[in-house]
Amino acid sequence: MTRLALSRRRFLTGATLASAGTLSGCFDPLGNRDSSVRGVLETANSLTYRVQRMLLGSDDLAREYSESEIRQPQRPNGSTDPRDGDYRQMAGENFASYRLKIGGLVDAPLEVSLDELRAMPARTQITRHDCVEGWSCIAKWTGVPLAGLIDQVRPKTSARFVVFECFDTMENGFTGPIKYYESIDLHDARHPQTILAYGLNGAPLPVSNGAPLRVRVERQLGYKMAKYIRSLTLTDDLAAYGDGNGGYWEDRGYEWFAGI
Ligand SMILES: Nc1nc2c(c(=O)[nH]1)N[C@H]1C(S)=C(S)[C@@H](COP(=O)(O)O)O[C@H]1N2
Ligand SMILES: [Mo]
Repeated sequence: MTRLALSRRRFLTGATLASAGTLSGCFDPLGNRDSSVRGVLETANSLTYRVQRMLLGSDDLAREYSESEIRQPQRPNGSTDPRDGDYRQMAGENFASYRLKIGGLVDAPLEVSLDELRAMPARTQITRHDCVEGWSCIAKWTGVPLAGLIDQVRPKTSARFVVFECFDTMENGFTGPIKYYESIDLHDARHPQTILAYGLNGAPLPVSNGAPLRVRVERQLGYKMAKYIRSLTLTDDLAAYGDGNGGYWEDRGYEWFAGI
């Protein structure tokens, strides 16, 4: 799909929602509209975000499924075998040297190993993964609720987003190599189904699905669910990352808030 087609879709979405009424004044989770966030969210995208926030409710859960509804393996998509040297070395040692780094606008930055993460209270959920390309998979994910980790690092009041920086490099002919990255707001980061997953269908998360750690953001599309997570950074400004749209695919025209 071309950039033009995506932009047009985004425009149409915004236009449709705008015609549903004067929604913009009712609910504004972005708070101060004069902040740097403005540069990140285009009008239609921001409207979509705010309307979806309103329709979703704050803590509604994504549907969870039963074991018998898992009919196929989670289909690996996007990067499935990162070639990056630092990643390969770590993977060769079964991720023993891996440390998840959490920093940015926090009072207590943290570094944790995979063993330490596995020792924390875990959550397991069977959910459906929807890729923007049009396929879905139901799978069982096990990991650490992100909310607990966020509490642990004690965010400063100015923090609004969590940025996920990944190990894998995307080969992109147009802009050159670039690391995959993603971001969500603190609201989604604290949602009870948002987990940093290290397990898939009862086994350790395979490399093809994002080992050692990938995020599940169950009320949004697949591209939000960063695999191969290197670090989490709390920030008030997405403009500092990539081209400033909040994620690798967002920089290529997809919406930042990808509600299902
Ligand atoms: N680091 C990284 N995360 C990523 C991607 C990627 O290429 N690199 N692809 C995204 C897309 S488009 C989808 S649909 C899912 C695929 O996850 P899966 O391989 O476990 O099915 O990962 C998302 N997260
Ligand atoms: Mo995707």
